[in-house]
Amino acid sequence: MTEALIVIDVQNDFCPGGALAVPDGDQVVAPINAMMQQFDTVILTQDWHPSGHSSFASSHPGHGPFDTTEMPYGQQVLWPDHCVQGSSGAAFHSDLRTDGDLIIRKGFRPDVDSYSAFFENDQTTPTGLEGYLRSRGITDLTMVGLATDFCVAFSALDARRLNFSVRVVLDACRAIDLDGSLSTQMENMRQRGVKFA
Ligand code: VGL
Ligand code: ZN
Repeated sequence: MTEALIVIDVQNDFCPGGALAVPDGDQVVAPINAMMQQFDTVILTQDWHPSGHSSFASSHPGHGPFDTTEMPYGQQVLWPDHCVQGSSGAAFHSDLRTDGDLIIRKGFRPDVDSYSAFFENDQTTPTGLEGYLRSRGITDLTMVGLATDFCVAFSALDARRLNFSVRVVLDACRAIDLDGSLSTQMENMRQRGVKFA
């Protein structure tokens, strides 16, 4: 099979009650569990930050959550502390099926954030996912999870840049929508040939 399902960041901190709750984030769990049965290859990603991570507003005196700051690699939104390695917030939602083939962690380098499943936010440091997919002969990706306008969109755009075929299933995604980020990223994805279902 040349297809894979990529399940992005369905973790407690992105669900209601979590540190960086995405509205209705938990509602992706049931459709994703159902979709998993239709794919031979399922890959999950896990946002996995050390405490004091540079994407946390708490690491930048004078800044609050959802401010933007300039990092050596470009603009970065500052987030509430979230998905700290080993915390319950970093764990997958307890109802999510996690019997996939690969779990890829990202965002573990202290000085650079990583929205995409393929590259960190410097756009050059790879996670290794591309090599994994290519060595398995996978060419077609279906993406679901959280959040549509950040980790899902960055993953989809990088995958297109790497020439994978990409479909995003919007019913199984939810967005943060910060200052119009959802419509901006939907348009970016559309322009670069991401398909929607
Ligand atoms: C995400 C913000 C910070 C995401 C992760 O999964 O979309 N967003 N870290
Ligand atoms: Zn994060």
